[in-house]
Amino acid sequence: MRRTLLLKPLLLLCSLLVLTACKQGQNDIEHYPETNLAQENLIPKPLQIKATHSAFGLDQNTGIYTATGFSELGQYLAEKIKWQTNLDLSVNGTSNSNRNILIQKLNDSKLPNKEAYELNISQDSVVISANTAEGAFRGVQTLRQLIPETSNDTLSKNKLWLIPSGKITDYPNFEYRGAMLDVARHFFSVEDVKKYIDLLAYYKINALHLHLTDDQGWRIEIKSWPKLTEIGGSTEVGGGPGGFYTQEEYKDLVAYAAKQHITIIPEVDMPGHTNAASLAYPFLNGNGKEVTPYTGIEVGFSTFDTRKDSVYDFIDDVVREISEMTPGPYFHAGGDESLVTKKEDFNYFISRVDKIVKKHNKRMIGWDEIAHADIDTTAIAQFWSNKDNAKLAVEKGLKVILSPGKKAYLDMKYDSLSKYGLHWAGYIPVDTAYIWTPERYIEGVSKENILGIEAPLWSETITNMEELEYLAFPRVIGHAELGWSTEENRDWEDYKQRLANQTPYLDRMNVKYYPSKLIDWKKSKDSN
Ligand code: TNX
Repeated sequence: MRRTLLLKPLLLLCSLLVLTACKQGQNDIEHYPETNLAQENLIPKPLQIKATHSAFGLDQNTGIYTATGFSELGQYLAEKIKWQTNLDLSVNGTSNSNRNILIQKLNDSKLPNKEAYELNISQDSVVISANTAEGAFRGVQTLRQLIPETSNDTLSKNKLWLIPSGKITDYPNFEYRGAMLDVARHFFSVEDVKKYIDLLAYYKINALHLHLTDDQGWRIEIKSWPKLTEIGGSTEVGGGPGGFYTQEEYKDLVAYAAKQHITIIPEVDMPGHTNAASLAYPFLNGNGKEVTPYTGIEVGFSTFDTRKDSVYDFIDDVVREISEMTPGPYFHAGGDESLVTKKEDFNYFISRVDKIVKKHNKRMIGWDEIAHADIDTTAIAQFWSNKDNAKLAVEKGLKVILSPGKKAYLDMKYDSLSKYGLHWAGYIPVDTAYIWTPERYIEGVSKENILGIEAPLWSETITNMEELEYLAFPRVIGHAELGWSTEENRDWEDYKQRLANQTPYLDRMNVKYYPSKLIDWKKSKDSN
């Protein structure tokens, strides 16, 4: 096993423990119950787990200590522990305990990537070690998942939450682990998106792709083109009021996600799926028809005029304004289902947009159709339905994100009885969503070609958070594991047990998940 604890942090830890031990004398708990860290209900499954069969007793006196630069993360952990256990733990204070939590910073070149972390749990301490705040954040999620729902009230005079002891060494299988939310077909508020972000972060998802524009609505304020939201923001599927994010709200969302190490990927879908934009500014329209508001769910009837320079000036403004507010490296330019754009016009358009995106210092992501255009190899193709497009992208040296409609689409119904969802790609019960191998899903597309996977949630049939949760949960949890855990560590029978035990968390978060009969859901305290 890799040795990543360097001498300096080790000394820091030792002095901390000696200090606290002096205060309180020996650990006051004599007999810990036997535990097995390797049997815990962790999702995603960590890379390596070594159980030592004892426990760490978290109680009201436990202190949280962090390396310089990690104190915000320490506060975050304290808030989450408070939420889960009602304990008020001090952060970088003077703890009154000989059992403490330490989040330490390593500078270890042997850690394979920036999300890697180690978690060492003993009777005296819980130590999260990482090179980066991002790695430490992922480790904090693992720790959160190990804190039991109920306390032990017999081993000590204080209530104790017993965390199984041992060592976890962990890092992700794929760099990109995404979810997508369509806020264009139906609008979702900042508060809704924040809740989704909280849930995704718990399962180590690190990218949230926002589908911000479509035929039915334009959802992001662009200061240089105000009618996009004044007119384009006022419609949605079914004739509801629509809505949009002001630039301040969008920045707030980006910052909220960044705190949980989630990158926001903004999508402006073009040249098709652009009815709302063309309704606001009819010069953009290239389908030769009069533009009227659209609130249905058909696709493929709209297109920008790809041969007008003014259209590219417009796109330049949009990409610039959004890129300026988006710290992440990607800009998603759509490119799907441009059914009324001539092939050569489509390819010409995508290649010009790729250059605009690059000029604003972003890498372009596009749906798999973009593989046909002449684009830079820094662009990324997002596979959704056409395997040949994905293969073509790889042949051209592009990386791909896998979002197979038949597996990863969260908007597909579970079965014929599902209350919401579509089924053009088939029904996707919870096992079907989990049982596939991204590394071998498309012949000719192997691990090194795959940036990661993403689970899109299109919103034609959902209008509020409860409906969103019905489609996303539990399937998105399985996708989180497919993105993080290695192929050897993924197993449906094992996963379904761990999933069944997510109920305490999901109930506490008030998530209205779909109670699939395939899962033997554990009854949690909070459920009724
Ligand atoms: C296809 S997937 C679309 C979307 C729809 C979705 C519904 C993709 C790139 N385009 O426009 O919302 O199906 O499942």
